[in-house]
Amino acid sequence: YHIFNAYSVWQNSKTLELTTEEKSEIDKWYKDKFEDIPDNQYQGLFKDKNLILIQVESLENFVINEKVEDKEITPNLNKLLANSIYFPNINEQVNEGTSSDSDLMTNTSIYPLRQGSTFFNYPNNTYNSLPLLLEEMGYETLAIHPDKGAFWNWMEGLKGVGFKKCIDSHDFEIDEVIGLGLSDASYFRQIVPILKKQNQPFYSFMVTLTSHGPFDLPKEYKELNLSEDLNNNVLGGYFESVHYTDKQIGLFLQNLEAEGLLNNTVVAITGDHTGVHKYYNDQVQKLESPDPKWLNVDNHIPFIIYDKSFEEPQKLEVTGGQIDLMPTLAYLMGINEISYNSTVMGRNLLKTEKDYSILTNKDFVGTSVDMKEHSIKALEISDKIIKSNYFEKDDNN
Ligand code: GP9
Ligand code: MN
Repeated sequence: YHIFNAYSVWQNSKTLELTTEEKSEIDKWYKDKFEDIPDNQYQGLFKDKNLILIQVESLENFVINEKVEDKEITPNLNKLLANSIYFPNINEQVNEGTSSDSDLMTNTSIYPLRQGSTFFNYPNNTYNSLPLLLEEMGYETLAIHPDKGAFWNWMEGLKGVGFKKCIDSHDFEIDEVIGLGLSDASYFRQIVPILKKQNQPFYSFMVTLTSHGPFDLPKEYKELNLSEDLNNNVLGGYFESVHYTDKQIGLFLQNLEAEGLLNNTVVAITGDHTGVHKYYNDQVQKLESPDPKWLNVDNHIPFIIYDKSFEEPQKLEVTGGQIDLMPTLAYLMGINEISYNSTVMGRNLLKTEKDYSILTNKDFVGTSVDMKEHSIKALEISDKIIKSNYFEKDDNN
């Protein structure tokens, strides 16, 4: 795929010149999205705090608060919910760039290209991104991946998105490998001193790896004692992998606490895309005695925003997508809405009367059917934004 992509990059990545009509079309699209709603208690709720955003590989929402053989699959994430704002109805919206599309969308609120990987084709684009907006407020910004920066060209892509610093596998001691690379256990352990060295306030975006398919965790790390039916099915492997990563997140938070970092740090957790249902659904459906919930393909990843001192846990059922994460976080972090209202393609899920999301295959989900046409149009608009490097020119925004 990467070789094919290299060819299409060479062919495609010329900057598109937009016509006057196309520019006003984009303008109109943003105007039609705008909702004039008064501010609420969430505005600036986490202002001046550090932000760590953990993008967990293949984390689906259905494992949250779910048990298998009477054991919680994600006990640590479940515990966090007591001090979190939790969105269970966030739809995956990645396209051909899978993980890297999530890196892009989560930090810029722009949909990825309809064809090819955005980071390979347009790594040097300018975006009005979460790291840049936070940097303007004095934040130090850092993106961390456990894999090589050339993978999906994410290193160049995330620099383009606006992270001041990006670190990859070269900055880690590869002392334990599981599946595709450095184990989450080692990765999280090594990140703590890196974060300690950051000037505060900081925003660190970090991506995990171990829960990547084929969900084949070494035996010694399997803790769930699954039935034979599950153990022989990829879903069992998925539960074990997610349980393992959940455990590492728990330890990571303990370490942050021990370093005194948790008092002034918000930890947001999400998935980069769905996992076992995205790539192995045919096998999941073959389970002999499944819990019916496990067969449901809902396309949902969790979005959890945890702050130790937040004591009014919220579970907000609004339908949204990955495109909405950035404006939602920006609102909580107290970034002035005027500085991003006309660039983000998603909505602030804490200040919206709409309930919808558009999937990558153009399926519309949610109850705000009045937004159907507008949200389908978004995919075409974002292609124009990316291909023209729309936010580079001052006269456009
Ligand atoms: C790359 C890793 C895998 O960072 O998360 O990417 P994927 O194969 O899921 O696109
Ligand atoms: Mn991925």
